[in-house]
Amino acid sequence: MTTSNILEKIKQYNTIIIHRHVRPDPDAYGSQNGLAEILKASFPDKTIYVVGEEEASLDFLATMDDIDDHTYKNALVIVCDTANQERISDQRYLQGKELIKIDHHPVVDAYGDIQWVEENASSVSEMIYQFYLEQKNNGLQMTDRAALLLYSGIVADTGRFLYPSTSERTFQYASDLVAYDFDRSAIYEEMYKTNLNIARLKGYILQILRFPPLLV
Ligand SMILES: [Mn+2]
Repeated sequence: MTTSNILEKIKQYNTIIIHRHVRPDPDAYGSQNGLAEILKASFPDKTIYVVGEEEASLDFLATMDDIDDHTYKNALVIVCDTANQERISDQRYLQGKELIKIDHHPVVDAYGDIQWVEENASSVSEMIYQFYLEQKNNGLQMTDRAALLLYSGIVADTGRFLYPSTSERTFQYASDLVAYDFDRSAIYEEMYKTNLNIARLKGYILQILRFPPLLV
């Protein structure tokens, strides 16, 4: 499996519907919508949809499309960041003509006509940028909005570049992405908002913490 196989498949379809996992996080939204933005910019004649349940805290990244069942007829379905089929948000993913899986989790469910899985990738957002880099000479176009989405996914899935999955390649891609025009501070502000109840719980735990721990 190479990124060329995926691009070839995309070129064969007029309608492409992109899914991701339930209870979405910024990598799910970032990879799904980053890919959608790249495909919209690269192929203005194709119709690209993003679907799945909405998550209000991620509205700053994207909003989903509301599509009819018949839209799936003759459509290519791409699923991002989802290891197993039960976790795919919107089970209509089965109604497309062909299915592509793009993921970075260990393979527990080998679904899809084409599967591109990179367990060493920090995030699927990183993989989507790799897809762009490898295929930019074959027609793929990057946009500021796609850069914002992919960067957000990378930042979230690497725990702000702390987790061991953060590689040299992750930093190279992040470096490329910040050269596009988007407001990093605004993203961080949205991504790291704390729910008041969670903040209170953390405060409570810190107040009762003792060293060494109190055994009662
Ligand atoms: Mn992920």
